[in-house]
Amino acid sequence: MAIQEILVPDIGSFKDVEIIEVLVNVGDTINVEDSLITIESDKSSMEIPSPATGVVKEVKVKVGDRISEGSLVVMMEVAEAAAGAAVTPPSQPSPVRGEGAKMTESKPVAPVLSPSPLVGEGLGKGASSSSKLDFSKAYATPSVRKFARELGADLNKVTGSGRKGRITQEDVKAYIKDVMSMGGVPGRGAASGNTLGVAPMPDIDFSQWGEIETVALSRINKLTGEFLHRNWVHIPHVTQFDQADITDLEAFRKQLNEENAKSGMKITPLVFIMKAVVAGLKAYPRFNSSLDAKGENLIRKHYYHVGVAVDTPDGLVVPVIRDVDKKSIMQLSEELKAISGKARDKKLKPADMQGGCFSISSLGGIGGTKFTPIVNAPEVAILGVSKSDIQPIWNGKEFAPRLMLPLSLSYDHRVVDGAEGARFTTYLAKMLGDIRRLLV
Ligand code: CAO
Repeated sequence: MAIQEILVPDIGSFKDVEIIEVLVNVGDTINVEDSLITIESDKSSMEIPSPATGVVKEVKVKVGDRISEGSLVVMMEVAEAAAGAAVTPPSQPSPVRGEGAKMTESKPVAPVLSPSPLVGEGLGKGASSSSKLDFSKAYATPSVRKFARELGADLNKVTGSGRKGRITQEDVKAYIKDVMSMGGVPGRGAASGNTLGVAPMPDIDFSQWGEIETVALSRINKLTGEFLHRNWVHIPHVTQFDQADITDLEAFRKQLNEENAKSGMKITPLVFIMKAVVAGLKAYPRFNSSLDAKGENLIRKHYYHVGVAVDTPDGLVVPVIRDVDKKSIMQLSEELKAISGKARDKKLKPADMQGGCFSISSLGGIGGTKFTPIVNAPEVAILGVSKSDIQPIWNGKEFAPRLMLPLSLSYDHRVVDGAEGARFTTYLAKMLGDIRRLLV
């Protein structure tokens, strides 16, 4: 064994270029052509590959260093036969933007390139779906692209946290973690239009009709969109509308808030709705179930964890409040405040959003009369709540002003029949109309 200096190869007239990524650590075993560092000029990025196989003994550079041809990158232990003078990589550095992109100094690499000839062509029929993914528009190094392909992650859906939005290996890992935590398959995403044989959406240049700007979707937007799309396509939805008379509940809620004014704890209608939902899940257990993967069995749950859709600046998230049946109205109010705060501060962990039995999407604080929420699979139903308002309700003798709460229950029609859907909302309305019944 001998120690070899690995130097920066001929990189054209690139001089004094910044290192934006160091891809190896001391102790790593490196093969010929494995990337060592990524450098970036104001014109383009490229990876410097290793000219030898060996073990990294010392890393002589760090992110932010500036290098030129001949700069020392790493000290590597190589087999005696391979050792000689300091070596520079024999192969061409690899471009970062767009697979198959031509790297030329005079022509900056465009942020968007046409699809790589490597993608789609020359793939055997048996190629996996992940190997067919077109990453040509993703801004990532070849090693990150390779990593994403190996894991079947669709780079187009990964938000880059690196410089200028470059996607790092950590971004790919975070994406995979998110997808897995939401029960998905990386790369296959949700139900893409193709699974239905539907033509893809056209790529339209809107600037032909006026001024435009392009705003990237957040990571949450992309993930939520993917799962909503999957659920919308896979689940036959029906939405049942109803309304609950919450006049008495509202009087009680206001009284509680007055009594607790000093503590600063605010009770909203949502916590009562959570309690009513749990009563409904107990009375109609099909709503507290999930279909198994083959769609042949129902998995019935004997716990009562309720997801609550929270609107955050970055998009919609659904944290789960556990064991709602065992908690008081005050405890639920505290927990709702804490978890929605955590959601808005981007502090939710994947585990905070897992294990829900049923979800509630409340737009009551905003407005609207009814809407059709999308079932949050693998759950089989979701309750949409809109803003309550005073309505004239016939009490048998006269019209009386009552505070009515609109309910919109969407359910998976494979699991829940229409009659059961109507029974569930009727039951909810009964519970909310007289919350003493929640104690019975
Ligand atoms: N009718 C009338 N008023 C209502 C109401 C209803 N159904 N629900 C809540 N309110 C009132 C509250 O009492 C509160 O009033 P005060 O400020 O006077 O006390 C006000 O509206 C604001 O409530 P809130 O929205 O802060 O609290 P919440 O407990 O009702 O909801 C949360 C918490 C996290 C669910 C909510 O803030 C949120 O993010 N909602 C949006 C969810 C969403 O985006 N869903 C769509 C998903 S797509 O299907």
